[in-house]
Amino acid sequence: MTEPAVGDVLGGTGGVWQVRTKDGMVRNAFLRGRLKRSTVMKIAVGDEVEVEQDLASGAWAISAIHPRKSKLARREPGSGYGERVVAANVDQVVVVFAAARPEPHTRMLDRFLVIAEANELVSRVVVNKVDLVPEADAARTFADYERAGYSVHYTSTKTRAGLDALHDSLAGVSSIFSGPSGVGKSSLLNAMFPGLNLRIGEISESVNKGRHTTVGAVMHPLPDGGYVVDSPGLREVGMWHLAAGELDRCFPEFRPYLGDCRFGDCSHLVEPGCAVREAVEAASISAARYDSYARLRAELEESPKKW
Ligand SMILES: Nc1nc2c(ncn2[C@@H]2O[C@H](COP(=O)(O)OP(=O)(O)OP(=O)(O)O)[C@@H](O)[C@H]2O)c(=O)[nH]1
Ligand SMILES: [Mg+2]
Ligand SMILES: [Zn+2]
Repeated sequence: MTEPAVGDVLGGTGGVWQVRTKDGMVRNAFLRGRLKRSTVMKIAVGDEVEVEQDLASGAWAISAIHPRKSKLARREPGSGYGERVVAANVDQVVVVFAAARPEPHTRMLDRFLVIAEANELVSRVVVNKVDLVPEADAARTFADYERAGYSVHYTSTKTRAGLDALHDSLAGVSSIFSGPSGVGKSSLLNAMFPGLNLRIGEISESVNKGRHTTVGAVMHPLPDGGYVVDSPGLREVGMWHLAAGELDRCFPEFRPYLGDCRFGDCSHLVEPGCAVREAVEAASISAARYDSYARLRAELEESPKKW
């Protein structure tokens, strides 16, 4: 065995993981038996690992997984149990929606953002395909997100609008592109980083409707440092296993009001003296965002038995 080398997991299928070691080489590595049987930690894209080469066979093995600095996890779809780590050690989530084709469903956007917040990750919102609608329409649909404090990028891979600013926001950090299928995640990455050559125009889930079990995220090193993870589009976003009482903090624009409700454990749904609802009435918080909160809260209260 060689001395262990540290590397980052770029992707993997069927037990073989692509690990990029510090020298820039990508090794195909198997998981050591001991780690394979471990139920404590399953490897994910973005994990930092140690690899060793067997000098006789030339085969590489992953001998250790380093603790994660962060992770983006969501509920294992369909099963109801357990979480799936989509990517480890990411610095930010780039939630991509389209201005049209497919029509943007902001309630779904709220789910994506809540999952990122629940994982304590910074998000930015990308509104792609702005070439398809009048600028003012896109701005109106996504104004709530700018007001909530998110960075919102309006982009088009056809006109190249917004691509430079988005490109700059990815430099030197690790980002995951997330969002529904067909919104242009891979197209955006190709337009900004032509060397990536990602496949586009595919509906990743056509074989496995409504589920998302086999197709994994892949992480790409960026030319000027940093990584970007292209993940397959999601049709259904399983809520992260979040306690109902923690949902309010996942709406950044609610946070200034959270200490001001009459009851410390206010659900912000029915209680008198609720500072959040007062802010909604005063139009300081968007009614649509609040409505998403109320729906997600109901969903979380129905499901705790599942966890
Ligand atoms: N009009 C327009 N079409 C775009 C734009 N960006 C991407 N598209 C088209 O949208 C379709 C889907 O693009 P993809 O990049 O494959 O979308 P994706 O989000 O990666 O989809 P999944 O991999 O299935 O999650 C393709 O036909 C692209 O050509 C854009 O800015 N404007
Ligand atoms: Mg794609
Ligand atoms: Zn309240």
